[in-house]
Amino acid sequence: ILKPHKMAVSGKPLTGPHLVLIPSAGMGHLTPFSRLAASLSDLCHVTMVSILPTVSSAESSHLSDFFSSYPDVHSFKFELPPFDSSAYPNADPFFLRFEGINQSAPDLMTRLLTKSSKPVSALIIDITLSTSMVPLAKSFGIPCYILFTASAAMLSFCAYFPTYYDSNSGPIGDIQINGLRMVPVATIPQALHNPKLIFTPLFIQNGKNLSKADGILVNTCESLEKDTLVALRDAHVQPGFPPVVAVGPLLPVNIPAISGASEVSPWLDMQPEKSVVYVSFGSRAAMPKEQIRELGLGLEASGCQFLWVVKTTVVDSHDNTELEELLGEGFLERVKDRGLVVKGWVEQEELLQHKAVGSFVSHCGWNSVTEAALHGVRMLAWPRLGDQRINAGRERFRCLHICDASSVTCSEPSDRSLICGPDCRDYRKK
Ligand code: UDP
Ligand code: G50
Repeated sequence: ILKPHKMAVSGKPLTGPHLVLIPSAGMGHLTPFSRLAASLSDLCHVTMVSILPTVSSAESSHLSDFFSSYPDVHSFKFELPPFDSSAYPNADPFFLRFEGINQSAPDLMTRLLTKSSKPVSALIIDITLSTSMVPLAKSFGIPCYILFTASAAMLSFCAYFPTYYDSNSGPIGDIQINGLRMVPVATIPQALHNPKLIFTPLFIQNGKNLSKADGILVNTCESLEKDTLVALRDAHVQPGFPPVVAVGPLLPVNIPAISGASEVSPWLDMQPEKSVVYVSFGSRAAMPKEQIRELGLGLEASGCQFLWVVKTTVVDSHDNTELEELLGEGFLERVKDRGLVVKGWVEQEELLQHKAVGSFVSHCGWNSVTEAALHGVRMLAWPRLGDQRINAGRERFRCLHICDASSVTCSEPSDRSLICGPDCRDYRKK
């Protein structure tokens, strides 16, 4: 769809296709969409939809900074009607939002088609919206592409899981994906073990609709996941699978408004080259308080320089505990010469490029993995939930794997899992 077209004197496209990008909730979904929108805007007319109000404050700040820094990306705001979540007590707010957007998709689509500044040539949607958006786009005759924001390994799992689920009546076990290696049960996203969760039926239908999309863009590259990409393209995983294009790692956007405004950069500037262990578990992986204290004691005992980003809640604006109370009395004082602990947002892209950062203890959200790979930072993987275990254990990736204390069996081959929790059957062997 990206044919050469007429350019204005400014070098910006005047004619050509109009692509509409529809991201989903959460920074892990929004970030790669902004990156793709920014790079496509040099080639054609691009609109990015903002679904409001956002779940987290991080998304809201990102959207306003992004649109003011990239005026060539057109903003299309969609106010989501309130979603009645009373049938799903304690559900993850991001899962509720995925469902809410899918339910309002017909309304969003009608508005896009009637109110857009230019006729829509094609949609690029998030995987979490494929249940509703893929059939809707088909019914209007609009090509629909999916930007898959996790790894190709996770894409192969999403594509194969519905086939497994429909033919399996018992509890979920190890899954042998056609044409690829086995996915051990401990690696499978925990949510999928419970069919009553709002996320599970959505995940299955999203997986089925992958095959009906016109194409799939994945934020990965051949050197990271060649075998998986080949298996997907050769339709080994799922017959009749659409074209799969590796577009990653998507490059960071340049937003001056948010650059370098915190205490982190000055602190890093004072540390020796490659001395700092950066510890972060992404934008929504909350950690229980006991585990935060244990991790703190571990970092203290390690003797390393460290920069640690602490998160206690799934949604950032709910987090109002003081660091001192969280980490235990005296902790910050004891580590002050070599550790910086922060709560809240850090500019991860910037600090992964800093010469003082030597390694990254990460939850393996796929954006974090691709950002670390882009800047050549070694990772110690501590996958915690969702797709993170699948991301951490994929091909061509030698990583240390910390077996989460809540996991009953180790999901990694023994040459990789060097650190196991006491609940793991491999614990005594290490
Ligand atoms: N991120 C950041 N600062 C933070 C937390 C996260 O810049 O304090 C960015 C990170 O660089 C990545 C995204 O937010 O681009 C998080 O996506 P990822 O897939 O790594 O994990 P998720 O938050 O979805 O679990
Ligand atoms: C959370 C979770 C399980 C899980 C995921 C979570 C993801 C995210 C990407 O974020 O995998 C995703 C892929 C396919 C899909 C929806 C979301 O249909 O507890 O798998």
